[in-house]
Amino acid sequence: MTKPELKPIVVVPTYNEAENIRLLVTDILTLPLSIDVVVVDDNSPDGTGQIAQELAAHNAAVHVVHREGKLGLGTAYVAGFKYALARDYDRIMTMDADFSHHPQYIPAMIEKSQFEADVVIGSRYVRGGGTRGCALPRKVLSWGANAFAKVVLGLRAMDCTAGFRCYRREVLEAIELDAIFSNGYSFLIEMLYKCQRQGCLVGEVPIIFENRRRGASKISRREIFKALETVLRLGVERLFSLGRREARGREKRGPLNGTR
Ligand SMILES: Nc1nc2c(ncn2[C@@H]2O[C@H](COP(=O)(O)OP(=O)(O)OP(=O)(O)O)[C@@H](O)[C@H]2O)c(=O)[nH]1
Ligand SMILES: [Mg+2]
Repeated sequence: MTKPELKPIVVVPTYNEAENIRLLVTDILTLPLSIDVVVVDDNSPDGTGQIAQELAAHNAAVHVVHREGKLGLGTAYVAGFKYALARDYDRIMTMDADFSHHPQYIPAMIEKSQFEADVVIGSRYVRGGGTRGCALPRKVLSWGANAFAKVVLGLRAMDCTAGFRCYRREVLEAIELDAIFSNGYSFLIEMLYKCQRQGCLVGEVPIIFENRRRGASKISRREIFKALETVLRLGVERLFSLGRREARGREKRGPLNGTR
């Protein structure tokens, strides 16, 4: 079980999740560990922000960041990270509000972050993980996006697009959050790429990802194309940095080293 001194917080970005948010926050708060929640709401027209505010009024473990409009998933994560980093949380998690990421996996993810990993992913693609209720096109999209990101960016995790994560505080402190260029869903790929570049140890805990039962999806075709663009852009950056590193390596060894 989690050591009592750990202080985790879960960042839950929301846009029109009125049917889910109360249930989700209640489930998180009834876990057998002490954990806070920060809901980052983009002025959802369905009143999600007000519901979160009510929950916060009755429970000191619940916090809300209100933003003025739909500013995108990536910047919502960053707003949550900054909220947590400005306070003394030492594990910062992210999860969707729609129960695709079930709170039951949170303790195992935090546990794994204690000694085995700097970043822990709630993963569909490791032994014991999977999906439930997802249509074939959605599965193909997820699988394809993962395979593409892994090949182009050399990512070692099995589930690179999952939004269910647990970061050690130091990981987020080491990343220049404002320099992340992708918003939306590709943010997750860029974050993982940056974590791997920092030399972070990435661990995965198997989860069963359930398709959302309530509320509407926000993923659009435009987001998919933007994710593709993000991977390619990072891939180019990676090629250049690999080239630079190779050149630096030659400098260090000296151009004639190895021939003597
Ligand atoms: N604050 C904020 N939250 C967002 C935004 N877009 C999506 N979200 C939230 O991010 C999480 C993931 O979005 P989903 O619509 O579930 O996307 P998805 O899981 O890829 O798609 P589905 O499987 O169809 O649900 C949910 O909690 C959304 O409410 C946004 O622009 N701002
Ligand atoms: Mg979802």
